[in-house]
Amino acid sequence: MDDAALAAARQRLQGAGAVCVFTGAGMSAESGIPTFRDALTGLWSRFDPAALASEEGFRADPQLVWDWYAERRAGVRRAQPNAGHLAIAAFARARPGRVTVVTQNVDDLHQRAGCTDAIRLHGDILQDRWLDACAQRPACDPAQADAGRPPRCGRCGNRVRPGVVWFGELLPPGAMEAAEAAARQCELMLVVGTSGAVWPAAGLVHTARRAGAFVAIVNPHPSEIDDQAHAVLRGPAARVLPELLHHS
Ligand code: BJW
Repeated sequence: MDDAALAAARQRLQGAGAVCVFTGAGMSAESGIPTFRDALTGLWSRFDPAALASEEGFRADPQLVWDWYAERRAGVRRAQPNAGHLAIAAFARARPGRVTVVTQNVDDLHQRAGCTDAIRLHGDILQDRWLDACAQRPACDPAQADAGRPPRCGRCGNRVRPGVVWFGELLPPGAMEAAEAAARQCELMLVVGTSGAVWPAAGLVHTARRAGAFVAIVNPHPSEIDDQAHAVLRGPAARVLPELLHHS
């Protein structure tokens, strides 16, 4: 890792008021949850995103998609927060009201590490929701759906789907607005483990930079947003974040 970049990021963190931590799949890689776009280990090196992470794909083969998510859910439940998640949570605890965590991750590792109010841009893989809007009043509860792969509503046949954001879908109401406010208002944005390939999430880094924030990136490999960074810390999150945050 570049010592000058580490020193610069530490110094900025020490003086920063509001900090926004923006994370992607690399944040959870060392907890054993695969990323999407890493060349050898990413999910998209083995699976077709159009078939598995889109509404069209789910409607075409609901059982295939449900089973794929069931395996991934089991992996998330087995995983534990790593030293990077814990370092962010300790850093935020020491600065009440000054640190906003915005994540693209659908796992719950930030929450389990203690960042219970992390903003989740791409949903929650452990949640169920209906595929189609429920027309019943009161609305049926997906947790009560009949067994099946995927489970179905006993009243109308509606199918349950995972509570994630697929390609072409809108982000959860309010999430992007809250994340944009944090990006606009922060003095420092710490970007961890994202390729910066997916929008509108990647736009947050540009927003923070344009608004005058110091941008520091933690990633062992180049990303599409490196040109936005004042400091790039080349290394894995679980190693770099404790080094960076425990001394800031
Ligand atoms: C480490 C590490 C370690 C490794 N430590 N680092 C503007 C321009 C172009 C396209 C679009 C645009 N606006 C919208 C789009 C379309 C689309 C999009 O962005 N497409 C691009 C891919 C081209 N966006 C959307 O569809 C979004 N919706 C939307 O825009 O709605 C409005 C709209 C609707 C209709 C019409 C038009 C507009 C929704 C995006 C939803 C993304 N969903 C997914 C799947 C979630 C469900 C699931 O888990 O199955 O979210 S895709 C996947 O990518 C997942 C992630 O959250 C997201 C981002 O990936 P991330 O986190 O960056 O991971 P990777 O794998 O890409 O990168 C990992 C990084 O970690 C790497 O850099 C490694 O080096 C690093 N790393 N180990 C630290 N140990």
